[in-house]
Amino acid sequence: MKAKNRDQSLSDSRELDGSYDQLTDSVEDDFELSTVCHRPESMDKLQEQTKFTKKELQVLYRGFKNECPCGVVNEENFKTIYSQFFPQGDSSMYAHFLFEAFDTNKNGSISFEDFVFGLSIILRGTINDRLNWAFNLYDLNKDGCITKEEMLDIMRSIYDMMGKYTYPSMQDDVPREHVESFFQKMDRNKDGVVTIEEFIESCKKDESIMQSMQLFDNVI
Ligand SMILES: [Ca+2]
Ligand SMILES: [Ca+2]
Ligand SMILES: [Ca+2]
Repeated sequence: MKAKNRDQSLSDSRELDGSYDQLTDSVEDDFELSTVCHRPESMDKLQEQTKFTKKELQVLYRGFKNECPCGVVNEENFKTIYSQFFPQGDSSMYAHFLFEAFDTNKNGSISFEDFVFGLSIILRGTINDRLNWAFNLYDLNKDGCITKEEMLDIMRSIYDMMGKYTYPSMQDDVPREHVESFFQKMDRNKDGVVTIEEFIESCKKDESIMQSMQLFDNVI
C-alpha cells in the first residue's frame, strides 16, 4: 500500500506536467475510484458554515449520497446527473460551467461541502452573495471580468440546454443579440468588459433580475 501511494503521488506530478500516457491514466482512474470515498465534515460544522439547519443538511446529504455513493462527483457524473433535468437538450456545456463554479477548491470534484456551500449561497445568500456567485459563474476564466466571448459561450450553452424543440427556429444571432443587450445594460463605462461592480450595480437596478432572484427564496 505504501508503495502504491508513492506511485500515486509520483504519477500525479507527472500528470500535472502533461507527460502522462493514456493507459496509465485509466489504471490510475480505477485506483482513484476505489479510494477517494469522501466523508463530509461534521454536520455541526457545516451548519455553522452554511445557512441550512441540521435537518436540511441531512436531507441534502441523503440526496447527495444517493446520486453519488462515493461522496464526491466528478465532472462526468455531474453532467450525467444534470442532463436528467434537461432531456430535450444538450446540457453538457452549461453543466461544465456550473461544475467549475461549484468546485471552489478546484480539485476536479464536487464534495458534499462544495455542494452545500454553493447551494447555501444560491438559495439563502444575501443579494450580494448571490450576485457574486452568478458573476463567478459567468466569468469563465475567473480573471475578474466578463467579456462578450464569455457571455456568448454561456448564452449558447443555455440555448443548447433548452434544446431545439423549445426554440424551433433558433439561429446563431439570437444568443448574440442577448449578449449585446446584456452588455448594453451592464457595461456602464463601455470598455467592453463587465466588472463585478458594474454587474452588481446593474443587477440591483434591474427589476426583473431582482424579482427572479427572490423566486429562489421559495425553493426550499
Ligand atoms: Ca472540490
Ligand atoms: Ca473573464
Ligand atoms: Ca466595463
